[in-house]
Amino acid sequence: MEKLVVIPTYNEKENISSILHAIFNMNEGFHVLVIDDGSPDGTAQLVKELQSKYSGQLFIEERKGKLGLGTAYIYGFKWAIDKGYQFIFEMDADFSHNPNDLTRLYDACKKQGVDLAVGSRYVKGGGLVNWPKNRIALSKGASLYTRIITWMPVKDPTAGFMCYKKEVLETINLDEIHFVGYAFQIEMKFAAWKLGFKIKEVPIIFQDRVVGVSKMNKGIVKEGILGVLKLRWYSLFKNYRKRVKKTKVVNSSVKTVQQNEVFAESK
Ligand SMILES: Nc1nc2c(ncn2[C@@H]2O[C@H](COP(=O)(O)OP(=O)(O)OP(=O)(O)O)[C@@H](O)[C@H]2O)c(=O)[nH]1
Ligand SMILES: [Mg+2]
Repeated sequence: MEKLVVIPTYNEKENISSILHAIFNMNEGFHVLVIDDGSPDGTAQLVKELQSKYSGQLFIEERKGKLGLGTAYIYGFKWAIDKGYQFIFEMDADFSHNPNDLTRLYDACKKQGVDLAVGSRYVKGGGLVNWPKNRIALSKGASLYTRIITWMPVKDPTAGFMCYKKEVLETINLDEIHFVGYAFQIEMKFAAWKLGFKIKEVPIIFQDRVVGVSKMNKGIVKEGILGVLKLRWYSLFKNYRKRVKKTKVVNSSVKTVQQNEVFAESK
């Protein structure tokens, strides 16, 4: 149980089979968990049809309705921890993230001692292909805004292509992460950073989706703007680190999980 790619899906019937073939054809030992939110277009059915071909490597969890990308990932992270995966990846179904880059994210964590590898559009060597100007402006604006407010040293804070060492997801109290859109992506990096984990941005080229429909909406942007302020507020006045660090109940006394203390330097 080494590498698990979690792919949330909502109406991705045009993409899902091809992205799964692309990942498994790499023959790099990646397993995939699809979290489908009852897609009306039958995405889940397509995944189930491929399960016999990719037996033991392809899994699906179906939820009843569209509950948001953030909650889908939290569900997937808990599933991955439960099954004992060592490296857990976030990836979109729409080919914006090139499956070949999974290996580069993995290498950063496995070989370079990184805890959270972020596929980044905004470091040297990274970039964007075919994204409309308004989306580029929104994404770069969100990145600048997040860095100014939070001081988090990550150039692509809204990135959704990442590899976590399992210790990161075991240390973060996943029940405290409530955002669903860009704010979710920002908070996962923010929490890892605040808890002292080592983050590295790995350059990637991000492509606009060619088929299927975007799930971006105004609510996600609003959540992002307010969410970043909330993170800063909590880290300044509400002991964010303590809030987001998982605690374990041992002999009815509450103890803090210590796994990451080697890296931890409070920020
Ligand atoms: N399970 C689940 N998956 C979702 C939900 N919303 C989006 N997704 C999936 O999350 C991934 C990213 O969503 P996108 O719509 O591509 O969002 P985006 O990349 O910001 O925007 P575009 O690329 O412009 O479409 C895709 O695989 C979606 O199918 C949701 O509510 N639940
Ligand atoms: Mg997309």
